[in-house]
Amino acid sequence: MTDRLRIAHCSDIHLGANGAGAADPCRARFARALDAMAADRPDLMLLAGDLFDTNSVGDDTVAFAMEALARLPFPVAMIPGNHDCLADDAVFRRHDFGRIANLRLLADAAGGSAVLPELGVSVWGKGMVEHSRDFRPLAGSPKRPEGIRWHLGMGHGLFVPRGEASERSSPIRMEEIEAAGFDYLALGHHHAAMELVTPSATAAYSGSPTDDVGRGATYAIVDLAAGAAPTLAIRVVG
Ligand SMILES: [Mn+2]
Repeated sequence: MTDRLRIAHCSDIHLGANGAGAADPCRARFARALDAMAADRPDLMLLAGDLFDTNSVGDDTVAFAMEALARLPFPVAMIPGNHDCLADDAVFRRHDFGRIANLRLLADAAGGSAVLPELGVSVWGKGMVEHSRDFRPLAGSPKRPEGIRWHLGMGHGLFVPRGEASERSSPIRMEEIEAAGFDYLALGHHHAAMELVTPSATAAYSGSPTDDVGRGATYAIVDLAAGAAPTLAIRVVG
């Protein structure tokens, strides 16, 4: 079953942004988004950073997130963002997300890949340690690994259009997106959805499903198929 692949992509959930416990509206909105994504029956989900609003979120918020992700009937690959980056007190250092059977956290500062052989998938991503001008989310991304059908990537940072200069933190340049050669690149950081499709790249910011900026609370569904152009849809959570 590797001639087609359906990806659900979301980012920027920011759990804990609006208080703790069940009163945090991000919890209910994330749960609704996960239900909507599951109804689309993806083969896997990519979560492109900022699951948490801060590294100081409480244990109950972490437990909520872990349980919500562990319950999904498909694999999940995830990177940290700038709000939950790999600082010394990082939420991803304090809690062992590796014990969630269907989750792969890509937290290596030099970049690393999760291989899902049953899907023919490799997903590459990098663990942000510090949101700075020196952090380049796509630098060092690998060529398509041997024997891999679907070469996927993730990045968390600021989009820089073709030909523009930027002094901002964690820049992701259009030229880098096109050079990386991913079948799909799942991006996070901008809370408004943004498709970045050219003859040589299919990438997107999914937008945040817990924020109403732009087109509203959104996620992305991507369909890849052998011999066909990828299709990318931004879905609004009702
Ligand atoms: Mn961010």
